[in-house]
Amino acid sequence: MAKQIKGSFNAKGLKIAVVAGRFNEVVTEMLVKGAVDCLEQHGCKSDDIDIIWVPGSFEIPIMARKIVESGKYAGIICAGAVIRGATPHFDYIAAETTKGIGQVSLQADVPVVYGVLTTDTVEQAMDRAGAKTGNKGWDSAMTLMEMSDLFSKIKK
Ligand code: INI
Repeated sequence: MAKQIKGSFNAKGLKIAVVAGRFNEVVTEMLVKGAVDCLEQHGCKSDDIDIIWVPGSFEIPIMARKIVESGKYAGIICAGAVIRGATPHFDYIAAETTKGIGQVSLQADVPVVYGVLTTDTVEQAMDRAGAKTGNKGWDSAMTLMEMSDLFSKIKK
């Protein structure tokens, strides 16, 4: 019988960093709230959650890297909102942010979760930040807990 390894959802005792972009702050505030609510409802103490605000999504990867290097956190949630309507350089910002978070994630020994919305309109972003179709901040917190538990289960 093949052994199945699954992650569980428990944030008790975890120290978590949320890196959030101030650009499109109305949206990212909602993502941060979703993430914090989820972590607290799964046992994380509010004192164990640090929220680090950076100017925009482009700055999220470098800050995530610094946070990994600090060695103080059990996981990082990256929360940003890149909205096509707001900029002609949407594609560049979205691509660099995504690539950067991916690179940090692969080099980190803790989960670095991609909680960045990339949408055509502000309305779509609001919908995905809790107004209609779930909250990507909440979902990111779930991913962090699951991956954190999986990391500890597959550790040597
Ligand atoms: N940053 C975002 O997070 N979302 C955006 O939609 C956005 N737009 O539209 O430009 C954005 N730009 C700022 C960027 O992330 C950097 O902060 C800025 O370029 C300075 O490096």
